[in-house]
Amino acid sequence: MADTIFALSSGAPPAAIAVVRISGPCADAAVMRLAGALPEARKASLRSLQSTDGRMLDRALVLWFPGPRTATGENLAELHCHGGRAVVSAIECELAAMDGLRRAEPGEFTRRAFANGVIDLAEAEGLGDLLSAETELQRRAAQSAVSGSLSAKVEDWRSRLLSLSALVEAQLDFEDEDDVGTLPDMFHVELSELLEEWISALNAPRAERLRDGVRVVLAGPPNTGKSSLFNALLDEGAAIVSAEAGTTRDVIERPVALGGVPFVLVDTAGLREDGAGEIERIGIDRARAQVERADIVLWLGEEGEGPEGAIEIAARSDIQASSKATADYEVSAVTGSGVSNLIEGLISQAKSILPQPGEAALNSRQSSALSNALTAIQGVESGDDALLTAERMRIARLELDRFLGRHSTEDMLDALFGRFCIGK
Ligand SMILES: Nc1nc2c(ncn2[C@@H]2O[C@H](COP(=O)(O)OP(=O)(O)OP(=O)(O)O)[C@@H](O)[C@H]2O)c(=O)[nH]1
Ligand SMILES: [Mg+2]
Repeated sequence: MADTIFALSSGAPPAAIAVVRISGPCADAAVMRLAGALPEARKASLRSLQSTDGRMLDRALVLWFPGPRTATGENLAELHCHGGRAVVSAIECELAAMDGLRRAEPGEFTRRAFANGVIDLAEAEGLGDLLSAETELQRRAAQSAVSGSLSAKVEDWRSRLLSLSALVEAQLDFEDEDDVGTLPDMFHVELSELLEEWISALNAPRAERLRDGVRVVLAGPPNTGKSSLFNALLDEGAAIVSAEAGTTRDVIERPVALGGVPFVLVDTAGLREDGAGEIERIGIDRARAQVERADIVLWLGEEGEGPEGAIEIAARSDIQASSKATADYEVSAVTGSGVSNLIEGLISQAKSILPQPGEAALNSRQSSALSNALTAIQGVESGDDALLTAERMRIARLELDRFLGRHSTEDMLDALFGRFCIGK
């Protein structure tokens, strides 16, 4: 029999209210021990919680959800108690002392939900992203995965693939009778429709892009105002600014949400060939590596000397007329002029490289499963041997199952659920 687990599922105390969750076969016994009796199912009931030796622990709202129609698929209880440290700790100690109960590991409630088929893997991954979402765009994408729209799409692909597999199997039966069956035209039409949908899903921006933020690297020769503009975009004095060339030596990164879009702003050492000391040269190498990794480069050097596709910035517009014939933005870090225009430009460019708002994007695990499925059926040709086609279809089906977590390994599940917090 599975252990019954418990954990503080709300934030760290002290807080106004703390929610302790208990899940597993002994959850009902635990509630009866603490509250005297099981309250009515799915109704909040105010109860006194008592220790086994009769001490009053707290007055709390108790919720009782009998399994299997619960968030974990098991018997589940929630105690909404006062959020003081000592209150929570007294209740946790009482639970820990009960037979069959133990503290939950990180993500263990969600892992049980997955094990009991309450959610599939794509929904669990969406939930992980929702909990770590810090910007509006991240929240909307994660919400869409949690709500199951991504899973529904994959289920639809899977059932279409199954119907097509059935046609191939039927042809195989024919062949047994020494009669060479051919696959109907609609088989190839529908298969290529599936292929197109998969290719477009694989070409869409990845979920990790949204999680990690769009990397905007400020680059250019020394003393061109990179650090000043970095600070102006962040609205804080994160980087040292000085009239000395070669002030910035190392890479400075700051995550920032601009207009609900996650960015990572990166300030770098000024690029120059001569005159740089050993430390600065290391900084310059790092700056070049950052430019390579960038999604967007803001170029503060001479026009056309930056990397391809860089945004041309004419900096220090308050004191110097732009030497650039066609600067994309003229900005002054000192007066702030042009900075909000630049931010708007960054937001609109970022949106084009991020998943669309509200659309669940594939993460790298999901896209590897889908691209394996694609490879398997891309090879299906009209004149192919039915046995070979059937095998290709079977591999594609297995990969879609992997996408949904129907064939997931323990290691992968450990890695996924380990990034959840305790109590989730
Ligand atoms: N008036 C004015 N001065 C600026 C502006 N931006 C930067 N400066 C000045 O230009 C000098 C260099 O600015 P930094 O931001 O340190 O330049 P940097 O490109 O980061 O320089 P390195 O780190 O050495 O590569 C400093 O004296 C700043 O005060 C601006 O918009 N207007
Ligand atoms: Mg600098």
